[in-house]
Amino acid sequence: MQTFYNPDHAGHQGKLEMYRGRMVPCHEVPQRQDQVFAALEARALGHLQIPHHFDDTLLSRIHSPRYLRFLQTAWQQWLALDPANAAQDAIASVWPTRSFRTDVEPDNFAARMGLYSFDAGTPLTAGTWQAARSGADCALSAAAHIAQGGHAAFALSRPPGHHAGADFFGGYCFLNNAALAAQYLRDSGLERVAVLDVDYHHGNGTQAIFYARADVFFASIHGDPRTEYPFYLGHADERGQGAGLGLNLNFPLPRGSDYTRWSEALELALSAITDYGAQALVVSLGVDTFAGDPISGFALQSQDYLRMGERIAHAGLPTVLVFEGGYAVDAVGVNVVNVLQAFA
Ligand code: SP5
Ligand code: ZN
Repeated sequence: MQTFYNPDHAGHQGKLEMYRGRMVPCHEVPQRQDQVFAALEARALGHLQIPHHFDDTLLSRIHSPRYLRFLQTAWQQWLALDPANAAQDAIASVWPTRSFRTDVEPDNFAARMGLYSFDAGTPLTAGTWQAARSGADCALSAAAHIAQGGHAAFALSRPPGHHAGADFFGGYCFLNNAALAAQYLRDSGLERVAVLDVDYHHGNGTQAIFYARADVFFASIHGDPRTEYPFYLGHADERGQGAGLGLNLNFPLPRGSDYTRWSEALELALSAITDYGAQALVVSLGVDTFAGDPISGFALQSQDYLRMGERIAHAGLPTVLVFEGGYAVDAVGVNVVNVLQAFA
């Protein structure tokens, strides 16, 4: 498996995230990528490479100019408020909900943090931009490998991406790596691309980006948003709009779902992707569906990831796999590499 790993990921190291009124240690830690890297090396599975550098214009294919401008210099803006801010991460605490305006960019930094985010669980740190930027390069490198005729490529990167929208961060995500990969495949001449999101959490950012588009199909299997993060999107009746009507498919499942239940949704998702006539597939590969995941509620076992990889390979499509969530640090390497090994 051609794998592009993020050499800058460890620069993004959040300290604390908000949980039930307290600040608790971040779940999205650098060891996650390191564990997957080590497991790939241990199984001698594929070629580990640093990514190629892609132009900023490719980021603008998905993200808004003002959001990218903000993110690039956000840490400097945070320090400009007070040099002592270097000792803590920047975290959003105020948001423009219904009835507020979002067209005027406030001068106040905290207000801009809120304008461009949706939760208090996603700290922005000194190395966040560089890590996210190189992560986007990983996803684009993997997509370029497919565009050049490769059959499969893996973007091994953090921070993850599927919660990030065109102009917002949240859910530990800043740049939407899967969306950037799908768009790259479109721009390289493929007419129909599908994104399959198997992370425990609904890929709200990816869904929103492609919701009204006919050229990118989106399917997601995830914890029911009535009880599970990100709560406000991911219901089964979200089927797309306008030209994209019928091309968005959500499979919300109850907490406790095991692979038997989960794989029924996978069958339906993959057959819809086949019916759509997708020419390439992007997989948002989160393994927080694992029974031992500390923040999630499904019951998949490590062996199940072999079956998952096999079934996705059976679709027979050129595939970009993008690392998303998975917070059981001791198992994340085995689980991800099980998918990749069975796929290959
Ligand atoms: C990419 C991805 O998987 N993002 C997930 C973001 C989830 N953020 C909210 C986490 C809520 C943490 N709950 C802690 C429960 C501790 N028992
Ligand atoms: Zn997740």
